[in-house]
Amino acid sequence: KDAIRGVASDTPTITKSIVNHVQTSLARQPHNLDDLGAYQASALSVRDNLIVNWNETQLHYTRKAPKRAYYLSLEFLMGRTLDNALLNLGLKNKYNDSITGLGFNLEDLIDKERDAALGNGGLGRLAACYLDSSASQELPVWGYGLRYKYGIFQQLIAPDGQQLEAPDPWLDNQNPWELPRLDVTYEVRFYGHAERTENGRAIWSGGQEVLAVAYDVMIPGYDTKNTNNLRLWESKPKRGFDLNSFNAGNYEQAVESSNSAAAITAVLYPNDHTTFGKELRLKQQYFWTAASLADIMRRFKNMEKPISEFPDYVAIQLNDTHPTLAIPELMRVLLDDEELSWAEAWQITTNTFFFTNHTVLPKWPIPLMEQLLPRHMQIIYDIVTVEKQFPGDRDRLARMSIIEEGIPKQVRMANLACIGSRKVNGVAELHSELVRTTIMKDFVEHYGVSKFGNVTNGITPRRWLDQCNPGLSTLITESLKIPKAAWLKDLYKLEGLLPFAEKADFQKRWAAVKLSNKRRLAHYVETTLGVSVNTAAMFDVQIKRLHEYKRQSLNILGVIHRYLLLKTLTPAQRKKVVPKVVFFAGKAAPGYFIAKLIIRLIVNVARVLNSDPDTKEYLTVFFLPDYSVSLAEILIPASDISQHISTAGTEASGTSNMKFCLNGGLLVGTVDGANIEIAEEVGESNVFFFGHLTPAVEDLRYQHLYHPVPVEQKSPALAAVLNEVSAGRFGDGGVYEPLLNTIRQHDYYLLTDDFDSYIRALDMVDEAYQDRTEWIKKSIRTTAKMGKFSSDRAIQDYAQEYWNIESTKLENGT
Ligand code: DL6
Repeated sequence: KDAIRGVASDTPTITKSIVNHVQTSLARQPHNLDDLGAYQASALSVRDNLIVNWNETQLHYTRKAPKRAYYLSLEFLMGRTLDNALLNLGLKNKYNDSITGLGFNLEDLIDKERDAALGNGGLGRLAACYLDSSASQELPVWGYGLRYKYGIFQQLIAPDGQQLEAPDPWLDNQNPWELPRLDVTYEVRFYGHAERTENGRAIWSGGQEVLAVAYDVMIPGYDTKNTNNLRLWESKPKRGFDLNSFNAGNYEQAVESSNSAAAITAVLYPNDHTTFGKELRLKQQYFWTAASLADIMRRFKNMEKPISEFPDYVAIQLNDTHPTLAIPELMRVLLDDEELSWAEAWQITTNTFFFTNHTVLPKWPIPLMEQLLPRHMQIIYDIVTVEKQFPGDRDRLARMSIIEEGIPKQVRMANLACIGSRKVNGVAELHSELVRTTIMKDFVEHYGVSKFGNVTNGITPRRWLDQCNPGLSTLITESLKIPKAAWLKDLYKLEGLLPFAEKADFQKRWAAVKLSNKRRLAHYVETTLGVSVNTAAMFDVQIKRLHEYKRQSLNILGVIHRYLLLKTLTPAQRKKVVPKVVFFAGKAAPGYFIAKLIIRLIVNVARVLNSDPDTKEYLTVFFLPDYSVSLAEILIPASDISQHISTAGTEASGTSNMKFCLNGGLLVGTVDGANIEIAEEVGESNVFFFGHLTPAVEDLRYQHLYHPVPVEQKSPALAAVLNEVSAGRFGDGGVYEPLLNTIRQHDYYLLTDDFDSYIRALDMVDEAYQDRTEWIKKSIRTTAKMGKFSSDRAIQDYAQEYWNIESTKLENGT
């Protein structure tokens, strides 16, 4: 059965619905329509289907009144929706027929959609995968986030290799995937003063009030009618245009409050350490948590249950520390509005929240908090004094405190999140162990280890295989001889591919799919950069945020090493080398100087290598600008090998590693994050590991500081590479000195320690690649063993071990 159900599920009805939207919603003529118009009308038609399912699902949840979970994330990196919605609804073929009949090409229309890029990277994309999995498993889960007018900046690369940033006005062409809910609004207060009354309560008044307006984004499950909701908040002034000021001739003042309210959800912050301490960022965090909690509380109250049962019906997941203010906010609501005692309020709060740590541990200066959120600061101080249960020495008390002494004093959001939550988790085994043994060690000793769990991240196989790699998806379905939905909903079924690894015919088809994906990427590069790509070469890909700890620098220095070596070979010797195309993509936070310098180096190395007649047949490099979810969907299926080479102990999990392996790409990586669990699943012989292990990292850093050894002694190969860069082989060497100095001096990220073993690992990759049959077998086995990394498994872990929620399936006709 192709269509699950909906208002337009057969080809003639779909055609009618699209044409109807062209004429009415867009007010255009069908015979005079461009691809953008055709995309918009098709999207509106698909949206109609989603709305029907969404409405029924919400009604069903209200009637059944199950416990619900809410995923609070400041980032949702959704990418495009049309293709995904069509696949989840099971209507892609029928829409394809209609759209072809109307004289358009569905793939061209899909390409017209702008990415919804409301996130920086892994954390935001994880949130999007979790929404897909929750809906697909019919779990009553809603996401809450912010509707940024501008998503992550657009990245431009100047001819000299510098990253430039331009705004991302993603809503300019209208967004067919959202429903404005102008009737769902909440007032959110900032500043003012809080006057304590009795029993730990207070009255918070004065200051500035803004409105939070809801926009709903429908999240269709795969192969089910269940359609969940992502509610995004937009900020609006409570009192809009000030007519009195305008009449008095002061236009600036007349629009001032509008502008300052609108600024709250104007732009996504690039995740950059320099952003901490920004008042607007703190405002975003409170605005979003306050509106979301008010909405959750209203829904709970409609159930007419005693407030003490709140945690029986509500679980709130804090995606990193960004939503931590939800903890004092719920306390404020329970104390000041619901008039509960401190003990009752604390009992409810600490049974409602769950906290996932994803690495960074931000702090907020108390003077800023006191000014912006005076009542919350009182509550935080009360938590510190009333809930001061931590025995032990003064040092330990200081480490565990929510307040960090210093000038100014700061609020430690991770400690607050830990103290106020029922459970805490990391995102891969190694990371969760590091959470337990380092940053949260004292808390583990106090609360017991059972409060500190692990949920290894996952990815949705719908987008990250079926949608981005249709050729492979078809091959898998045909070979497993089960319906596509069966393995897409139970990814462990991919193990059924293992016997095929030995079959020559299947190997050939597997290789053909890879080649066609490489051609698709080559076509993209040709049309965007205007250069051709050798698809017979090995495709080596590193795509992620630019960061020193992710070590794109190690990769590009390795490329230079390979280049220098190639230059020493005779033409006959070169012919024996595995030809390789190295792809990079990723954005650097605008204020992150060294990360931007790494991009500049990559671009300039590419410029030299790609025009060197001696070597370009064997080694080329591309930096693809403006990395996005949609670009990842082209890059990942085309990769032979991908790089996940963070300094051990620094990458909490990584999720692109899972996407590459699911698409039959192999990994070269450090023993870090989820690489470790991937190797456990696919077998170490299918992963190319290198580098020092986590326990060695601290000692090495200590040695760098107190017993430094020159690079020349540690790694002559790396020293030679650094010297070439300094000498100006890739443009003015002086430009790169700050980057090179980070390596020559303290080398915090251990490039000097890991370079030689990295090069050896790449040599082993070359060697393995030369035996093509063996390589294809590795590739098939890798895909076959990726069942664990479905986000369906991860979401089930959360649903069962943390939230205690159950599937609430919308049956046909319910
Ligand atoms: O858990 C999702 C993702 C991990 O896979 C990455 O390893 C980790 O770096 C990332 N963390 C963040 C932290 N951001 N902030 N703010 O993005 O989370």
